[in-house]
Amino acid sequence: TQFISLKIYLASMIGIAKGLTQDFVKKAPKIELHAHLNGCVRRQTLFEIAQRKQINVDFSIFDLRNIKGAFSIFQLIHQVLRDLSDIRRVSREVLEDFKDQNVAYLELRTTPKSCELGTYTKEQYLATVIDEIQKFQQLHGDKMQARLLVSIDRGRPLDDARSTLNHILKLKNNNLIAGIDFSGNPSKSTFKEYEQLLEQARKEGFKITIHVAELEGDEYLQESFDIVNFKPDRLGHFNFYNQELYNKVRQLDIPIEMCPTSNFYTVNMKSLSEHHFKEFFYQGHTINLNTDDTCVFDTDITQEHFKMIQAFNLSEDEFKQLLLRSSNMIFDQSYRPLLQQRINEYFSSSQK
Ligand code: 6MZ
Repeated sequence: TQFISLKIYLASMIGIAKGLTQDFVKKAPKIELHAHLNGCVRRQTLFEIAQRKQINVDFSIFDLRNIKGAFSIFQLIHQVLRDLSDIRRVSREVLEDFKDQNVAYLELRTTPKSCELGTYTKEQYLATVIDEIQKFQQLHGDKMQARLLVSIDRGRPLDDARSTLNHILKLKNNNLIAGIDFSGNPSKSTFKEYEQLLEQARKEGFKITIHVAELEGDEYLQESFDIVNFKPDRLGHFNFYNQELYNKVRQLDIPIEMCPTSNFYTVNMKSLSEHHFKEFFYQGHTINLNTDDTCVFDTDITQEHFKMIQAFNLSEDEFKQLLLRSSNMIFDQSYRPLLQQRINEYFSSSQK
């Protein structure tokens, strides 16, 4: 056994876990379901735009990779992206970046917002993002399918969420909008304040994913019960829970979007092997791996998979099972057969 663990250790040192190389993981058709548009801006683009507009920003906050730091980074990003042309450019680049990581199906989320300086309205913002996704689909739809999740930010007033919902009700027939996300700073408001609105959205036919249990504490635990009892179509993060809450999620069978690096910093783990992945994956629960915010957490979707493959020493077959399970939780289920076919083909051709 000592020899075997030495072999595993050496393999992980040189980037091979059970024969899985980083290149193999990069080339695999992956599924990204939890990525916030502005949290995924290229750092280089942000620097460039800030410099050109002579916006004086303190980029040292990028060293703060915790949830508090993340929220000050979002503020900075929103402050730099002042024009509709910036939103257009960032949308295009983010889509390209996920395509270059061989993501086969992407659900990108963003909060429709107006610019504080009055350069664009919420409607224009949303139309621009949708337009870029549409263009991308025409050019690269065979390689990567992209959909939009409209975020409701709990850090903004309820009225803002209401106007977002009213707006997207008019776009109900747009099949690029795959659902609604509830996110934002958990310390700013409670889920209960937004529950009715989310219920209304659900009645209108929108699928719903909710950030849950990102932070630890009694008040958040109570809120997590409220969220799970609402029975969203998917949960985001789900870092903290007790046995009762765990049992409930298992029993209701609600898929979980996990974001390893983001969770690592939020939970303050010593190693990714502590990740709650282990309490769900081996039980057969539907989960997937995501980046959350590639800019903030300095990551990409290959890294997120490769790090977990290493942390749990996953085999090629387990990696395949993980991707197939992810395909069961995509909001646009019409694409599932093709997605599964791509995953199966990749793994059978690699088995030579
Ligand atoms: C909660 C998050 C988040 O919408 O401007 N967001 N909300 N927890 C997280 N984990 C760290 N990461 C991102 O993208 C940025 C917005 O996404 C949400 C926050 O509301 C943030 O302002 P958009 O494209």
